[in-house]
Amino acid sequence: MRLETSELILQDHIEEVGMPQQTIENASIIYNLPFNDLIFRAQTVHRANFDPNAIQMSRLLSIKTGGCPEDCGYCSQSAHYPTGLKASKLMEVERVLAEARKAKEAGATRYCMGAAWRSPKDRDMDQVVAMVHGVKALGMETCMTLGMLTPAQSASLADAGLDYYNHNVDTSERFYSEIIGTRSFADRLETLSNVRDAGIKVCAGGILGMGETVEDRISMLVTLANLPVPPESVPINMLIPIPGSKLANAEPVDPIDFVRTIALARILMPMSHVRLSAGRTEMSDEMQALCFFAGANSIFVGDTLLTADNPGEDHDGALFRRLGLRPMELEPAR
Ligand code: SAM
Ligand code: DTB
Ligand code: SF4
Repeated sequence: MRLETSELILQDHIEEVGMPQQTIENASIIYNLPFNDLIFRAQTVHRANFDPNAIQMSRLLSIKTGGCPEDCGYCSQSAHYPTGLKASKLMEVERVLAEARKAKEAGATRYCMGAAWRSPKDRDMDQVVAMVHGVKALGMETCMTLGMLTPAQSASLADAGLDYYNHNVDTSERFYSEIIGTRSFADRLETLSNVRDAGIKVCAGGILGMGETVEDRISMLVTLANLPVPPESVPINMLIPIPGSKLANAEPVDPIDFVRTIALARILMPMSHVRLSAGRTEMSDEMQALCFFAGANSIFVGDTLLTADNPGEDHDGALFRRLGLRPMELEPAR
């Protein structure tokens, strides 16, 4: 009975005020539904908002690798941990564009450029802006993830025409300080607000498998869903354990819990692209199929993410054929 009441409350809210403020209590009830009911509900929401067989394809490039001053416990690029990664400086614009051309030829519609920075230095902004101009000129969507941004830096990127900015909240507010000590959850929300205010679309999600509880995962999704405007893109990463990092020996996530989290993201953020992000090399095809069925509709393509492995074109091509999936086309610019 409790479930039905809560569903009715949710439904009433949707009818009255558009998307409701989500509560952890309500989200937990949804998360804990019998699996078949949860997935049916997620798939129903998915079909009401998207073509269920089209998957958005993004490609990542690390434009500045390693030597990062932040201490994120999961990351290969943090200078705080002996991960053995070779650091390199900011890439030349032409090299980035050559890689973006290859990604476009391989079917990616969005090009995501990541830098291992706490935040960009003003002296780097011209080069980064030139990358945005160049990738846009290829007819691809652009995304960057450069760490914390000020309102002024957000405005420069918006003026350059940047489509998306990725900045993950990564976990719940409660658990955040267990994973990262050099910045706070509130710092993350501030950058998200600066990016949104500048008119850039938001990509924000997190990582599962860092030792957080199910409640932490639910709380993270509720935080994202309750942003003044929910993120257009929600990457859900499965931790890739990096030898030498603080989380090298973290317990793997239960795959069913992972799928439940994807389904909850779909239900709480019906119009967002939910991206099945890092960690796909360790997922079976069947687990990925369940994630798509639960409402994931975006992936990173290509054989590397930023520094870690990704399944690559051959494997993903075969998976798409087996599942009858196809790449989502880019919406014409308005
Ligand atoms: N330095 C920028 C920042 O932290 O915002 C951008 C790059 S950072 C690598 C982007 C995101 O990748 C992180 O927020 C985290 O969610 C994800 N990530 C990093 N390392 C990961 C790992 N080993 N496994 C899964 N996800 C990871
Ligand atoms: C996101 O949520 N996942 C991507 C992207 N945003 C920048 C990064 C995944 C990184 C995986 C580890 C690596 O390649 O170093
Ligand atoms: Fe630096 Fe980003 Fe890695 Fe944190 S996640 S250590 S900020 S590159």
